[in-house]
Amino acid sequence: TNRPLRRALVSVFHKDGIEVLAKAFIAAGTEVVSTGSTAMRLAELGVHVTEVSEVTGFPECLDGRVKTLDPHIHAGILADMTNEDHARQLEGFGIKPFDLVIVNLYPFADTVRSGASEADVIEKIDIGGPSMVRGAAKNSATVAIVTDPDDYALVASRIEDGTGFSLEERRWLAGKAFAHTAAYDATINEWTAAHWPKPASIDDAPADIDPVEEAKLAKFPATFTRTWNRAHVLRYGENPHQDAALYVDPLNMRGFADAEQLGGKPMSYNNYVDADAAWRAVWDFAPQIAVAVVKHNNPCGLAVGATAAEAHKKAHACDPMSAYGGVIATNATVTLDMAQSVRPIFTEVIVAPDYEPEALELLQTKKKNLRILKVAEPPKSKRQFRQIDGGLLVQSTDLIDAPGDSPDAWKLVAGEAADAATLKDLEFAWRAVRCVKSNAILIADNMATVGIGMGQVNRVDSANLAVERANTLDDGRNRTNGAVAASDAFFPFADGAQILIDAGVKAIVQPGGSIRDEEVFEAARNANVTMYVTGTRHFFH
Ligand code: 93A
Repeated sequence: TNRPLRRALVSVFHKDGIEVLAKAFIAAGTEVVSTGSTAMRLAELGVHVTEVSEVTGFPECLDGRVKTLDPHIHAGILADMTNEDHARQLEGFGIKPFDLVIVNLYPFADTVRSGASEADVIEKIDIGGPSMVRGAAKNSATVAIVTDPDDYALVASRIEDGTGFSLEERRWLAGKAFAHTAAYDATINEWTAAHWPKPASIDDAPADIDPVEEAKLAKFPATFTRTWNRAHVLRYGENPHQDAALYVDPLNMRGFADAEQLGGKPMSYNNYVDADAAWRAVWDFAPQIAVAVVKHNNPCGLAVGATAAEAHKKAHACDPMSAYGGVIATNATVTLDMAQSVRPIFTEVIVAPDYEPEALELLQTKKKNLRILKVAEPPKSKRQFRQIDGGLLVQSTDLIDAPGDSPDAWKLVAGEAADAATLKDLEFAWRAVRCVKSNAILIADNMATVGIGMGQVNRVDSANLAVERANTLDDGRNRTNGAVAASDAFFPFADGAQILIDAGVKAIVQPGGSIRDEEVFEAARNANVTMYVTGTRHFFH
């Protein structure tokens, strides 16, 4: 089934690596047909090339939009030479078949990322390239299609030794080619979905879908076509016996997944999970300077400070025991002061938008194992995915931007209105509890967490945990007295709130909405504790 590669069509945007092909073409005397600048490059390398326009008898036109879209090219790609009738037809038209097609497409995603104008982005939607790729992949019976520059060396050797590819090999190449064009179109669709929404003038909603539901559905594509580019394989997954890899969003390459690593060991799967959680947490407080210390996807300390160093000290003080082996994130430049504050603490990862040169040097030289990440842009993922068996759940990202997230919208349901400082602490606690796994109860004081109760299956246990964590420091301080508390969802009974009240908190913020709200409010009133309801909930599972 091997078919020698005697006639090749080459049209590549990225010319990198084609030297090895040129060498093989020359050595084997391959007949090469090629488009404009690819032909020029190959000719420079000494290959005898025929221009596509010579084959088609038609010039490249419309600024290159029509180069290869011609039957003289496409019949040569699509003729199944194992089919006598195809072979006869081709001969009748005076068209020669291709054995090999090598294409790489216009860089659509790179163009989007570069911030190019809409017109430039549209111009980088390759039409002729995918047509050739799909045609050659369909016709794997007789044509070998190459889209991956990593395969150039392989192709070159098969040209030079005259063996070509077997049917099995051509089919494997065809599969790679279809994956390539599918991902390419999916990326274009991702861009159009974001930039060209359905206009109001089009009403194609089925009669049984109400307009509110329709508006929600419009946010998610009916067919899920997201593509992700594999960045690198990780050493292992959550555990050493699990395989894992990192994929990046081709349209959002300056995000966390694309972090620049300035020091330390390679990032692990769990490092990525924890550092991403910490990174997202600190940006909930911007433009204030915030630091988060995260372990196992949960914060063990979060604080806002006048400086990064102060915020770190406050965040670390929340739970120094748990901070051991944690991940630290900040939304501010890491200063030398902060680096010195981090230095004595065993830390897996630090992530920040930037580092003062002296801070970076200190971390790089004194903490050799610390993974130091610099991320260009704040989190901007608008959608979150979770795989379930046989399916994928998609939701818009939970941001701190609901009306109920602003204290202006809170309703006072017990005690006296909080003074300005207490209200600031309550708002801090409300933002902080967003990034704690449910059921979440968070106690805060002076813009820092002092006790976090996370991930329990009832709210009473979370409240107990938060209080216990707050009050188990070596120095025996009672940190709940006079502090404030936040609950990520309503208290179904008064018992959870009562634990916080008994521990001495002076104010509580919670969503409200339980059928026993009045009992909960009453417990706060009886103790003269201030309670606000937000009307917004921030579950995090
Ligand atoms: O604008 S196109 O969609 N129209 C075409 O007919 C066509 N044929 C090849 N783009 C087309 N190509 C693309 O041009 C290839 O996919 C490749 O990326 C690029 C190579 O052009 P050149 O050799 O001039 O650099």
